[in-house]
Amino acid sequence: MNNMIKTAEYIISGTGLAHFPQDNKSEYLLLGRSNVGKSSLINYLTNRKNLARTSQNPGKTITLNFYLINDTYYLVDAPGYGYANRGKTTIATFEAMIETYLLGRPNLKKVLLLVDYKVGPTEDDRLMYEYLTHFDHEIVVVATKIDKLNQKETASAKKRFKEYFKQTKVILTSVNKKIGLENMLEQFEENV
Ligand SMILES: Nc1nc2c(ncn2[C@@H]2O[C@H](COP(=O)(O)OP(=O)(O)OP(=O)(O)O)[C@@H](O)[C@H]2O)c(=O)[nH]1
Ligand SMILES: [Mg+2]
Repeated sequence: MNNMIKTAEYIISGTGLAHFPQDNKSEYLLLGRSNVGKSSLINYLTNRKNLARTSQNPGKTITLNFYLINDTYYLVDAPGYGYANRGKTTIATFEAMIETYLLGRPNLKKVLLLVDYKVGPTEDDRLMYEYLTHFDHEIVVVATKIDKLNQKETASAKKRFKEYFKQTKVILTSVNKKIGLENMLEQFEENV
């Protein structure tokens, strides 16, 4: 398979531009609600069980986490949004961090917006999507956990996503059923 991930290494976590890797490698940001499956997807793509930390309980960490892939590009795992129990200060910090990153990081090549196929796009997802369209970055929607839907739910999700995301590319994935690997890896350019 093309673009196969051979090496994956956690490099650094940080909240501001000064903390991020000081190189020119391409970066792909994974954004999405808490619990949508961002960290699980990184583990699936890299074929590693615990490279990115996953949990049933949304974490409180508010850093961007950089994973170096094949020594050529980074996958950047973001904290989840839409977690009601987070305090106002935490939410403000998250928003400032993401905005700084979106505006001030030329390394960023694409934003992958993860949306739960069963319940999405939620109000939070819609707000985030609208927000992202104000930047120049390419957006790809990644539908997650497609294994959880029956046939009828799949048909309705397909329609919902098509109607809302219109011409934006949508990639269907399931970590549990190992669906979407090839389509995901196609998104990442190895050459800087
Ligand atoms: N059924 C199913 N469950 C999944 C899938 N992907 C992830 N999960 C589960 O969803 C839960 C949350 O996954 P995480 O990867 O931790 O989600 P996250 O988006 O990183 O969450 P935060 O870091 O809190 O923002 C875990 O219990 C995973 O096992 C999937 O494809 N199918
Ligand atoms: Mg996570």
